[in-house]
Amino acid sequence: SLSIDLIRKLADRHPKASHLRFQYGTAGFRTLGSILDSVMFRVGVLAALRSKRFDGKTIGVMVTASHNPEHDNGVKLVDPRGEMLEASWENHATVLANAPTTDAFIECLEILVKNLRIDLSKPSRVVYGRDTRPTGAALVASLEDGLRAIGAEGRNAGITTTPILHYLVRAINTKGTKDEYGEDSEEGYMKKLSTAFKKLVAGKPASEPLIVDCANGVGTQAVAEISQYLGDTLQLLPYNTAASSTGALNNACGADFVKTTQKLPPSLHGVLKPGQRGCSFDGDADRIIYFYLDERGHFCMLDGDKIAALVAAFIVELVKSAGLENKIKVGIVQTAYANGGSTKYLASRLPVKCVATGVKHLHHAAEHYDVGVYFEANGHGTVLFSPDTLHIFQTHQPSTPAQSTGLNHLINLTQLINQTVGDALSDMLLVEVVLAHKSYSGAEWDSLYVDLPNRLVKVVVPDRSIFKTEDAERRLVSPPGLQSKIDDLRRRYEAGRAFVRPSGTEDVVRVYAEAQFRPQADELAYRVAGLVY
Ligand code: 16G
Ligand code: ZN
Repeated sequence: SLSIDLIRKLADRHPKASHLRFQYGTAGFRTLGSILDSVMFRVGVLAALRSKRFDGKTIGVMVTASHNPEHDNGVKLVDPRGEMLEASWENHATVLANAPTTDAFIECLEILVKNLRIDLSKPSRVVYGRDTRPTGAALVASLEDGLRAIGAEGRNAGITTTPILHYLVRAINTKGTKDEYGEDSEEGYMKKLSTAFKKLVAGKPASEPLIVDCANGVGTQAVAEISQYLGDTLQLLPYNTAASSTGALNNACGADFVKTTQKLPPSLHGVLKPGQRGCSFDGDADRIIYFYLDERGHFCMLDGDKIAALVAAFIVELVKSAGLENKIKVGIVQTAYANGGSTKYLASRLPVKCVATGVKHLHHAAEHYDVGVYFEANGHGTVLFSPDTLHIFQTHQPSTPAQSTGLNHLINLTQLINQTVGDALSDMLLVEVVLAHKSYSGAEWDSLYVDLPNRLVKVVVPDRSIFKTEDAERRLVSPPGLQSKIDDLRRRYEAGRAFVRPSGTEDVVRVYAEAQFRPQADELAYRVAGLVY
């Protein structure tokens, strides 16, 4: 049974402030780092219980607020296969986090244990890590108290990237099975990725050095480590590496800055030369955006949609060259934020599905394809190979040397790609593999299709909960009448498209608009915002 005295003693050290209300949202719990102490303790307890629910399989906990400002922090749970926490448990997390007192918390726990039929005699294992935020260390200590309260075995993965933590969870839980994912250490991850990368680019001329904007975050360390393993197969030039300077994290740099401002980080002015490629990670290294300067020195962005197009086309070619085009179908998953140009390009070649914002929606939809390529425009994404597809790769007998080469490339891709979650480091290597194979420059990659000009606007409203959507967030059903007004506006613009959705991470409503020409895209966005306001 639960050791109520111990739980009470520890819970009393992490009391919940009565005026705060927490919500496990799209990105887990996320708010000011200074107010998360009680939440961390309770998440520790919940993670420990979830592990028992899975017969002692390891659950992951990542302490990060990703691309948010440095003073924010957050926490999310990782399920045994390295995926995001199952949706029903998001509610349990929210309930536990909001119990007003220690007694109420213990009562909630007892109900949960009973309703979910958690066998308390089972072992409990949790692996946890954090990004470089200054509030991280204290929050991890609170989390550890939560693990102690349930008697869970904790493994501290230290300061690491979100995707490495996901990798570790999967590697630990598959150790010694036929689905072994890799060695369960950061070193194992680096070895797995770099080995696959080297095989994939063997014989190709080395590409130009790549500028990597590390967002002054935990990507700094991951980039330095992978460089050791890559040797001279790929030269990385890290920038924005001040991971321990106060105030630097995500400040005027990083993937979110580049995507939302559609600008080069000021720190790279004069560094990035015309024709040269660069990329930006976000603060916890699970998103990546590429860019280059054209010959006139204009900044050009290659976002998640461009990555999806590049990678999907490459995989389709390999499947064909391996002689597997009748057995393996490649599909794409996007969200409403995908540029209309990308959707048009992709949908004329492959099945494309649109789902609601948030990685878990994309991930689950991608699992329905033999090979599912999913990317959010913001640069978060990966490729999933179904178990049947992996089996075909293992058993297929190629009948020509060309088929054999294609097949080997596909197998190496399954090793290069972090299939648990979007991963800036793994995605970067994937992009570099494709560019090396196609001998593409940034401009050639960019010319696969033309992005429609677009604008994203935030609107602060008194109550964002009145905004309800359907059709993968592309249409509003509430407030009544608003959607038809948006439609009336949108029709007046060539290639006009606009939608409104409540943010899942901030107290705002987001308006997205695109059109054939820049001034029209801007105008449409501001007029739709005017309707919402
Ligand atoms: C979170 C999501 C991201 C999504 C973003 C949307 C995960 C791991 N992250 O960062 O996928 O694009 O929220 O934020 O699911 P919004 O709802 O505020 O627009
Ligand atoms: Zn992130």
